[in-house]
Amino acid sequence: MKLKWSDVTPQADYLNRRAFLAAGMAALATPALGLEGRPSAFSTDEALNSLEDIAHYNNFYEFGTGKSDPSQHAGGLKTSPWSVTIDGMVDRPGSYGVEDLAPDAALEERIYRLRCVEGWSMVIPWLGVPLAGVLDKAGVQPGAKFVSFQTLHDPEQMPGQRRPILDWPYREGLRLDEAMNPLAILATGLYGRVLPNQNGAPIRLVVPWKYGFKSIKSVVRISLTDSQPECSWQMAQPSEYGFYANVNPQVDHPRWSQATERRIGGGLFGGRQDTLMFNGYGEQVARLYAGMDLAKHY
Ligand SMILES: Nc1nc2c(c(=O)[nH]1)N[C@H]1C(S)=C(S)[C@@H](COP(=O)(O)O)O[C@H]1N2
Ligand SMILES: [Mo]
Repeated sequence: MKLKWSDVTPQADYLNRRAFLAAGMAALATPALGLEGRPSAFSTDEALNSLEDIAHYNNFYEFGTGKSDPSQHAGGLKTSPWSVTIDGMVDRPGSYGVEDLAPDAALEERIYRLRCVEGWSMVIPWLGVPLAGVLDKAGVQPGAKFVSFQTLHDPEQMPGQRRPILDWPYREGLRLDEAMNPLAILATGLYGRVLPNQNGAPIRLVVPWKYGFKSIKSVVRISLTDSQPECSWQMAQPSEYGFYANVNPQVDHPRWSQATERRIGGGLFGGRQDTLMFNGYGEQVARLYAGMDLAKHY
């Protein structure tokens, strides 16, 4: 049975209340979006992670490298007003407000697995819009082959950027056909609420068949190009993090196996489970890589 978030609302409400009651949860006091009954595509019958897990076990190096740093330090990020520059090989370059790119009325629910390259995973009920629709709005020109994304660069607000952990701003990229795949979304919410800052508010990419680091947070710029864009993790450690970063249990990280993963909050066997090719989304995306050597193009 495919569960929609709206089908499990009583439990989610409970989790929300519990989250509010717990100490230091002010950052979760995001407004509800009132989206009951929204269609939910590509869903899963796996148990959802709790809002508590999703909003307190994070990677967002702009706010520190510890898993609990983002929930402790991202609360003050000013997420409104926020605009995203769309430029490069598009017919209508410009600065687009988040409310224009992803109006609340257009949000779709997507319950996706998220598999971090470090070997843990979650199931997250996102709210967002297909990236393809956003790119269509800007009018992609025929010569464009790639899409690059940038996170806000503001060391005042993002203290992690005062240290040379990565070559800031955080940058990521996709091939254009990957970006146009219906699974790729720009998310502005989760669990029926506005995105918590630590999860990449106000707008972040979600590409569920790739390792989590491709799903760049707090995006301020989307550029269409004809050459493969620079990506922060690939630049930092090219032998460990490739451009494609498709989830692949057969291609190990040089320092650890990728065959299994630890489901955060998972009880049985400590949450250890097999990692799936393309994170279980092969039906939707395998054809994008037909004929490619996935060990070489990791
Ligand atoms: N700007 C930015 N985006 C980022 C990261 C980051 O450090 N900075 N971490 C990435 C990694 S490694 C993962 S696993 C996911 C985690 O998303 P979540 O905290 O919402 O679960 O965000 C990705 N997007
Ligand atoms: Mo990650």
